[in-house]
Amino acid sequence: MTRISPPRLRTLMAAFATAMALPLAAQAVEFRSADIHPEDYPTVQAVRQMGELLKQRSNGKMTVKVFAQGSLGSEKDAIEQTKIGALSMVRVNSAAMNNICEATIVPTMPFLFRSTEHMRHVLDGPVGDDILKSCEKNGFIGLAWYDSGSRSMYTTKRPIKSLADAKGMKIRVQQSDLWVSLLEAMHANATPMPWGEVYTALKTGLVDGAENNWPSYESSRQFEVAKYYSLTEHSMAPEILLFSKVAWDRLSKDDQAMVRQAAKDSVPFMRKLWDERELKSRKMVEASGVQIIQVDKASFQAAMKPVYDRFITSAQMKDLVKRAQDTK
Ligand code: BDP
Repeated sequence: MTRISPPRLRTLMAAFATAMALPLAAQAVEFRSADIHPEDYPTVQAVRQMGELLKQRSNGKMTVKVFAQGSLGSEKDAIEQTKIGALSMVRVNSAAMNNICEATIVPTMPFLFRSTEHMRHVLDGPVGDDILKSCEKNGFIGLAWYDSGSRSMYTTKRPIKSLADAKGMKIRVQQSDLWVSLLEAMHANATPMPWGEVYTALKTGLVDGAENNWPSYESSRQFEVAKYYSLTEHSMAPEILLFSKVAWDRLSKDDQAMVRQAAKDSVPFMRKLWDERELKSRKMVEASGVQIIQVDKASFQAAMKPVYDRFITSAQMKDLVKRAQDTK
């Protein structure tokens, strides 16, 4: 039997390892992405669309698998899994990132955006990009912003017709200090909880109300148990699509660029679905007998000063808010 010298053996083993690793690197990779919304919701559809683009452009090397309807847990859970790389991607509301990546507070701020156009201009421009980039130090690659319309308050027992009506009501909010403060500024009793628990909380009277946009109010069926929808339109907190930094660092530069581009290219598709869904959801809940209440928005806006005083304090946050406000 031929004896192989140890150095030669090492060389052979290294060559073997390289040969094994090569096909692995060229192998298809599937990015798992989480969303709490159901299959037909615009955010879920948009991430699917992004996956299609990526698959085509990478000749099947990169694909995306979306786990919808909160099947991988709440937004908080999914964010934690993305942070450690157990999930590659996650689509959440900007509010869910507020306590993790501070700059995401800016687009979540009450009455920051003047209209849908204004919100889109800010998020498509340098302010939106700077906020996305700022989350990298926290372990997330910000890929894109998606629309989420305006959020308004809805209640079970009595309508909110003016700011005074909100006083003392127990209102469910997203798990973010900013949201707690926002509802406290209305003198309401803020109750943070994951989205998946809100329907039951409303139904059992654990909370008196919640707040959200038309599509979420409709798709969650919460309109069946909270029939007063007051048009406060107090925040346009957008949706954010994030990639795990851990998973990102394993990709080549070219693949990273392809992922980024596919995410950006899914935005117009999402907005089209969003605009359609907003109208459809509003019509549907109106037809079901929901009472829509007009409110004096200016009085709600005026009550938000303490929220700005508390959260927009550093030079960086002030600069982002100012640049957002100055955007046409
Ligand atoms: C919806 C967002 C979703 C949030 C939910 C909430 O799309 O990401 O989880 O609001 O209020 O509008 O928790």
